[in-house]
Amino acid sequence: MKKRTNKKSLLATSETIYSKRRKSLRSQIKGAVAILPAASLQYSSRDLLHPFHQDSDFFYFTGFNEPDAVLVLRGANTGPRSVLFLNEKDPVLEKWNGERLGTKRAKKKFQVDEILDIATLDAVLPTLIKGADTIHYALGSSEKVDKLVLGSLKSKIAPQPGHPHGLRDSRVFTSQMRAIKDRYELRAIRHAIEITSKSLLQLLPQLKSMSSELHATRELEALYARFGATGLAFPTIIAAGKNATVLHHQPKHQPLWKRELVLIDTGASFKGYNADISRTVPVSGKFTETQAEIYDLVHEALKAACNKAKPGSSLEAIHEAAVKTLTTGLCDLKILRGNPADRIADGSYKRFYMHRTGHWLGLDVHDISPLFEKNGSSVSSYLQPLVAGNVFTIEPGLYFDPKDAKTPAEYRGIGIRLEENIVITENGCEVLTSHVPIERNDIEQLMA
Ligand SMILES: [Mn+2]
Repeated sequence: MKKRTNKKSLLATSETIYSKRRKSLRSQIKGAVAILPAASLQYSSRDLLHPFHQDSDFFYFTGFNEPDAVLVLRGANTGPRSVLFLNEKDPVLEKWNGERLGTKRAKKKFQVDEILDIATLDAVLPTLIKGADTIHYALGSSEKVDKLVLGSLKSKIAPQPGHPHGLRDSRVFTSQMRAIKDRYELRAIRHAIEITSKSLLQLLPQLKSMSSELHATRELEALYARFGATGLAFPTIIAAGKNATVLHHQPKHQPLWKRELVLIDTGASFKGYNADISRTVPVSGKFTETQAEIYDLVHEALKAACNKAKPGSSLEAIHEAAVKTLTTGLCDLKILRGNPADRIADGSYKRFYMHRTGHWLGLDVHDISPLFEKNGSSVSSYLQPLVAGNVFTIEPGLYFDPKDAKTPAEYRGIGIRLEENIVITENGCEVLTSHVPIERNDIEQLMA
């Protein structure tokens, strides 16, 4: 008999983990109340809907993928500790927009104290807030909840005992929690990366037979679906030739010429978690000498940046390492004049490298920047010491404007970006995206 690999159960996230996360947030807010709304359906035009994307904080604490729900967590010792409001069943609406879980089945599924129909929110939420000093809520995340929260904070005469006096952004705590990925999250991220890597390995050798950027894009996205992706991390970027100098180029019906490089920046998503990989490859299978010069420089910057990825370092230190390598290389190639330290100081390298070297990666592809506080003021997450479980991208690049007359002609129109996904470990880091070749020789072999 064939051995069964039970991947499905391996990738399942149990209610226990969501329950643990809720408990952790409850203990951090002490006697206060936290309100986390789900996303709502968004119209793109008239009666057409955008694909639904759940609010990432709400998803992190529930795993629940329906719109319009609200999770309330209470730190108080009396009354319910957790309440989930959700849409009740509605056979007519379900015919149009899909099945709803409904309160009856939700009671079996979720380990929360109370499950209530969202229609009762206006009446019940004020009673859940009562007694809490502070409301943890991201103002602006739901018009309906905004009104209820502001209403409960109003007090005409004086601050009243038993009424909340403060509003604090719930994302202070949630962003800190989400910055350190647990093993369930890492599994989902690894799986999204595995799908993306397998698909890229299949697509790249076929690139020369694709009729356009758009064709290559749809082929890649079809591979994602075939390998079980649940969605796209972000709109795929496939940019041929000088299009690669536009950072967020949208693929066009434009051919991939043989002598051109093609920049691919893409990611599948799996159960809400994302991959984000960039590679730049020659359509012909062979880099020209000039293309190779720039490719090697970006690759060197990537390696220098990766060397800084370890506990105690920071995204800022990683960025600085990339900028230093790129600027030194640009000076060596006489694309920039003078010495690298001066060109870094005056920012002139930004003509060719205008973005940061990476971003946090998780439930959002540009995952929320965790806010940390030090001596009463907040610190940028770029300066925060890295710790095991942090997941982010490292993505240096160089972009030579095709119309910049000050750039030597041979470099104009070249755009190269290389991007890896990294997890910080106890002793250093792991490059999660290492299955997709990146060495120039390996790329040429794959494309041949
Ligand atoms: Mn990225």
